[in-house]
Amino acid sequence: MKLSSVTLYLISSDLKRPFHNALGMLKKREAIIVEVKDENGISGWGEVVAFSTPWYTEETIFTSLYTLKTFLIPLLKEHPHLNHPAELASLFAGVRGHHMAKSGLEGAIWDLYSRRMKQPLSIIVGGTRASIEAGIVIASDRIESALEQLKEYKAEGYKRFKLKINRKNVLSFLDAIRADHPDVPLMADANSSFTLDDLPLLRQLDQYKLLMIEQPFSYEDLADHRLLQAEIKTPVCLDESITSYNAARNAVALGSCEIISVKMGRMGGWQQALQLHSFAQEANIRLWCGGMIEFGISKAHNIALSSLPGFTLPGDFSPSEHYWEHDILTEPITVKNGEIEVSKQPGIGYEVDRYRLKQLTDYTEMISLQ
Ligand code: OSB
Ligand code: MG
Repeated sequence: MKLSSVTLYLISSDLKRPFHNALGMLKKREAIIVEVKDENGISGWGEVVAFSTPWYTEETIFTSLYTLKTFLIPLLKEHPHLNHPAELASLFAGVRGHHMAKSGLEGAIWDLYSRRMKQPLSIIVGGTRASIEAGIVIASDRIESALEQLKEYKAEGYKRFKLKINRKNVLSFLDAIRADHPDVPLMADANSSFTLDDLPLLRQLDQYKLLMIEQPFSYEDLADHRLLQAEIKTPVCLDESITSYNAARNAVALGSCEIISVKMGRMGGWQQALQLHSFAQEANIRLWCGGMIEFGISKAHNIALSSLPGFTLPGDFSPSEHYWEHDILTEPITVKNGEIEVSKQPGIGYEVDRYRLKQLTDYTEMISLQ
């Protein structure tokens, strides 16, 4: 294929309800939507999931925009002919890090490639599921509202519930939830709020029958996670620490986790996620797809990713209406009885609502690759 242009859309939207976790609070979301066109005018879509501030990764909207415009898109302009999206790994190899920027651009090209092949992206990458299981996140700083949300989501049929906790509220939140819901499939996401000094507290987690504890320690603390996993039965899941396929290999070699939350943006895109998927199947590591409070394009990529056989646990999959008044797709993403159908349409299987995209766009720029 020959790529002809890249259009960047910096968009923003208020969240329907504030999102609290151990790292901070979010009321408004910005993202960069990437549209790549080929010589026939076919568009592929990607989404840069960096946040406005570096609270979750070093990257931000601004660093991503800069990296795309200054380094990644000029590389594409030098090499606009591609046989396969996998060729992007070597093309971008000279740009260290900036995974979210790379992932947004790479994702658009995977979507474009599969639209040209007239095949669903899920099939192109080896997906085997017709539908995927949806879990949902409870991100409140008040236990009353967390309990209310859990009740509502349980009635809607979600397959697992991820509770945002921190070292101060963990026991009171889990006590309250387990008192009312002794058997719901529950996990806790600490977003790095513990340190090894908290081992006595973390040892108490086994009593709550959690599916896993997600990222208790800081992202670089692989050795500390290994010590914890050796001491508790609750599986340790890594999120922030899995910055690439290689980071995952190191974590697994150390024994730092039994489960991995896969986020394509954090890892640098499809290629990295697919390598991790093959490795995890051999190494017996369970995978699920993590959310980034994203818009529909990123979610659609995540649905395709979760159709792979190694994704054996429900991911963060709320419907479009959960965070957004209007998503940027012509057909919103919907969850029925805790499941999402994997689209059989070409590419990511959803179309972008250009009118809605324009409404949310604060800044846009088209860069010709000719
Ligand atoms: O730690 O998983 C996380 C959202 C933003 C930043 C980090 C995380 C999250 C989530 C996913 O928990 C929320 C969602 O997309 O539904
Ligand atoms: Mg997490």
